[in-house]
Amino acid sequence: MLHLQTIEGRLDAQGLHFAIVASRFNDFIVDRLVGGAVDYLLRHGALKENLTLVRVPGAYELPLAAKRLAASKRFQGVICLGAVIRGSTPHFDYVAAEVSKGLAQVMLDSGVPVGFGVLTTDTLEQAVERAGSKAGNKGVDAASATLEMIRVLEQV
Ligand code: INI
Repeated sequence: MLHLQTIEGRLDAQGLHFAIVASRFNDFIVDRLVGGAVDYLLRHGALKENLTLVRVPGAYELPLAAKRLAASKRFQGVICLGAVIRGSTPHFDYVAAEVSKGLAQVMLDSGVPVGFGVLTTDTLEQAVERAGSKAGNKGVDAASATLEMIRVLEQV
């Protein structure tokens, strides 16, 4: 193994301010993602008073809220949480495509790490599995990735 100079993010949230943007649509799933993200950040040194929760109607609205929050410069990271469930709605493909494209665009345009904690599943059961049961918690993953990116970008 070569010993290269390596830049890595410490998973230390001390002193950082985060916005958590959560959709109300499917809130019984999304609230589990919010709980996971908040718990993760607190256990990694963030202060409760440095976490701001912003509620939006649905996943489709996440990118606009994230854009405004990133531009405010008040937050080092913006964590976006939602659940798009195919079920029987033809809305699924449009919402899922727009939210993923939109959040990627916000992150690249703003330079602020944006966590993608939006479940896109075929069934409610699959969403439950990814919201704090057998397939982990996507809110935790999004919080962790956002924190890691903040700490990586600080060094480059
Ligand atoms: N919003 C979601 O967050 N999840 C969904 O599964 C969903 N579906 O399937 O329709 C959904 N639709 C609402 C959408 O995000 C907007 O809020 C709405 O279209 C108004 O702009």
